[in-house]
Amino acid sequence: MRDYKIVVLGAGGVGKSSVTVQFVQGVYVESYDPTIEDSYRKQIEIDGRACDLEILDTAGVAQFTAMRELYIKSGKGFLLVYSVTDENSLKELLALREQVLRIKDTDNVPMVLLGNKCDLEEDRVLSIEDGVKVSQDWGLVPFYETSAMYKTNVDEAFIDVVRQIMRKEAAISAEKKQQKEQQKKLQENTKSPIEINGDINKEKVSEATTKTPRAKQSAIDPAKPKSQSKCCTIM
Ligand SMILES: Nc1nc2c(ncn2[C@@H]2O[C@H](COP(=O)(O)OP(=O)(O)O)[C@@H](O)[C@H]2O)c(=O)[nH]1
Ligand SMILES: [Mg+2]
Repeated sequence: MRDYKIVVLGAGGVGKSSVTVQFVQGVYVESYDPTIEDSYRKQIEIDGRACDLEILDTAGVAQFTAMRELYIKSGKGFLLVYSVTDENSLKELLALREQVLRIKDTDNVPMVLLGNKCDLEEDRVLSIEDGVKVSQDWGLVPFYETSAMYKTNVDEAFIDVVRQIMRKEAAISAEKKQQKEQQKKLQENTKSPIEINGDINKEKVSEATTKTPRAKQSAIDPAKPKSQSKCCTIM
């Protein structure tokens, strides 16, 4: 079974623990110790694949710690949570995302943006459009308004980030496979004509040497991306 490490990030009180516990255990916790940082496991099937999710519900994001750097490094996907009742919580996410991208050293990090507590219409200070705007600024990061209380869009958000991880891993392994095939071809092309019955044939050696650049060229022929189509089949 494949392992997926997911990290839930966001300011204190936005509902990280409530969203996580609702997803993992299917219950709504009215009050949860804000200092508790815990990891949960859940096994689910997504697109016919058994997945073992390890979800880290973080706490105390106000200060940067070496610990946080470690779990961001090992995390494969991220849920970035703000509360629609707290304007500052969305601002805090901008810095958090920067931190994730810096530690990961890439812009291509599986993540979703969550505007939680969408059931609290009367206390709402951030609109759906505010969330959409941030998602656009982040290069169309998938955005969900959620309610941990009513389990609105909670499963959807987690499944979305797992699918992103799957797609990324499929693309990476397709690329590796292609590289391996190219290397194999290259080795075959340079080896075979040289040795005949254990003797080195001088004529063949020079032929093989002159052939090498052509062999290289055909091995990286972009017209034959054999395994590339694989990365699209997982959607
Ligand atoms: N109405 C409502 N309250 C929520 C929701 N999610 C969390 N809360 C409440 O917000 C408070 C903080 O939630 P918590 O999960 O502890 O936040 P965390 O500090 O980000 O882990 C708790 O009292 C929760 O019951 C939600 O979707 N709707
Ligand atoms: Mg918490």
